[in-house]
Amino acid sequence: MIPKFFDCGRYRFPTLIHGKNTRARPLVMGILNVTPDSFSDGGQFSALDAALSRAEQMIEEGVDIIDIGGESSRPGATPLSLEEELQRVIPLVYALRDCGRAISVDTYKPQVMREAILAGADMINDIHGFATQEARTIVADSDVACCIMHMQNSPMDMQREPHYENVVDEVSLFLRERSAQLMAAGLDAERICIDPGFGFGKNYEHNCQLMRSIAALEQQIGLPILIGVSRKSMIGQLTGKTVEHRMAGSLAAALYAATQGARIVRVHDVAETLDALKVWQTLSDCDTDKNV
Ligand code: 7PJ
Repeated sequence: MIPKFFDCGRYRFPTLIHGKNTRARPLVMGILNVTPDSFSDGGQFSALDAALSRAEQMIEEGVDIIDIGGESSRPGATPLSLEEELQRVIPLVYALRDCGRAISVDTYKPQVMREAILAGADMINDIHGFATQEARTIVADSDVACCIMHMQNSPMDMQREPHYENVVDEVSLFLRERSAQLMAAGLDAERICIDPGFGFGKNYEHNCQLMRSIAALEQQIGLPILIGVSRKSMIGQLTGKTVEHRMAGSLAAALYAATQGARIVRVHDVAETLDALKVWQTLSDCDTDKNV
């Protein structure tokens, strides 16, 4: 059994059943990239402006958590300097802290975590899964939620030749160990979610096996699972589509993850994902009378 609530800074989200016969839909985490290459002229100001208007749009669409990321973690990407990441991310956290939605920061750098928490973040999403004691202490000394993600190797070389004896067992063991370390540092289980890390040192087969094991992973570990497959290469491999044409495939993956018990889906297309989840949730509800 997973905890009944997911405590995310100033927010407390129920993880299980809302009403008597109503299935809880996964929370929708909207991706907000503030990397100059994702915006036209690469300038610091326009990047902030563009990110803010994208955030406003996601809020109107009903996003639950906004995930701010300054560093590209695409396969082969080179790391960003600490200064540059702070400059991109922290002003955005300040600007959005009172927007009424939970603010997550996608970073593995302890210094960025510390500044983001001071600026008002509710959650830290770490693709390195809180690898250092320093990172674990920083989050433990605050009230933020943590997403522990699994990755084999680093973004520079993770897709070279991912190898596992048993991908589900290895990912499960890693997530169990890291969550135990976070709890030993002082976090309650209510503040932790786990993520198999699709595409992070995994080939197509590994990704599919992990997708099919969401329910098993949740049962083994007893923590809510976050799934991030939006527009990723796995969707490209399944559909043959380039990245800008992967929305429909990504929606199908989000719905499949929901049926398997995912509690949070990390997506680019917030409005469309929420529509799809609403239809799925209503139709899979056992008390149909209540849902006309
Ligand atoms: C993920 C992430 C993911 C979590 C990225 C992309 C690459 N954080 N940050 N899970 N992916 N927790 O969005 O394509 O899958 S960056």
